[in-house]
Amino acid sequence: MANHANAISKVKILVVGDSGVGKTSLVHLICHGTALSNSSWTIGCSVEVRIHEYREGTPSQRQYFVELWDVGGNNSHKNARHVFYNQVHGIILVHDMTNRKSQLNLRQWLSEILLREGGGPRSRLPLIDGFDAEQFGGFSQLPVFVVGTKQDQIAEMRTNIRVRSSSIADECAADEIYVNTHDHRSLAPGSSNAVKLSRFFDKVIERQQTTTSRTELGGVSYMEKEQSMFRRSKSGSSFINMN
Ligand SMILES: Nc1nc2c(ncn2[C@@H]2O[C@H](COP(=O)(O)OP(=O)(O)O)[C@@H](O)[C@H]2O)c(=O)[nH]1
Ligand SMILES: [Mg+2]
Repeated sequence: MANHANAISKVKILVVGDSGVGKTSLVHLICHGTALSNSSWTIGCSVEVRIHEYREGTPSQRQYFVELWDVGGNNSHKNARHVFYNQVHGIILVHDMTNRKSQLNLRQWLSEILLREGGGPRSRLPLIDGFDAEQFGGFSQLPVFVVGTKQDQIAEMRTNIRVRSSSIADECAADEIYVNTHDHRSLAPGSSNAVKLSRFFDKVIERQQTTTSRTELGGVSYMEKEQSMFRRSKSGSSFINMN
């Protein structure tokens, strides 16, 4: 009983966006605080964990494991990806600031997750072209966070691109940050980016707390099924190969 009370709870966050936007680099920066020296193609999905201090600096401060599920953006995995969409507590949408299409595609990514979250018959629904905030009202409590990467390249291009928050961020009332995943200062402790990210993790944990009772009633733990499919890598990350 005492062990149970001391156990660190965990939350599951999906990290999605088009291939090459910088998801793997971002997850590495969030979990290790350093830039990833050479990122390789993500096959299937990889999971990294960050220890987060929930409500840091308050009497209710508590440690949580935040699992970041880096879902490969390759289109050939489209039909298999939904297995990762169960029991999700939050979503990080990633786009490349130099690639407007990747920003527009976030709508598609969100609708893919929201339609398939929970699996079951809904998982066989066809993808819809757009995301309609009204239509997904029931799911909109799922906290969303938007990250624009390659901010350094925008600066190098010396263009007059006006950095506007993504419309999807506005629609979901989500915070959005811009980073250079090659520079650890992008998420330096105490920076506005780090504070926003930490606030997002808090929101995700609150969401998990409100859904825990529902999940327990549900019986089958998809998490357990998913975990049994994993093998541990040397780095401590988990990979599943869907090829
Ligand atoms: N200049 C720059 N390159 C980046 C940034 N983030 C990622 N990249 C590069 O973009 C490529 C794809 O990154 P990766 O993390 O593998 O993208 P993923 O396919 O979304 O996981 C790699 O060569 C990264 O080094 C960034 O913020 N700035
Ligand atoms: Mg990747």
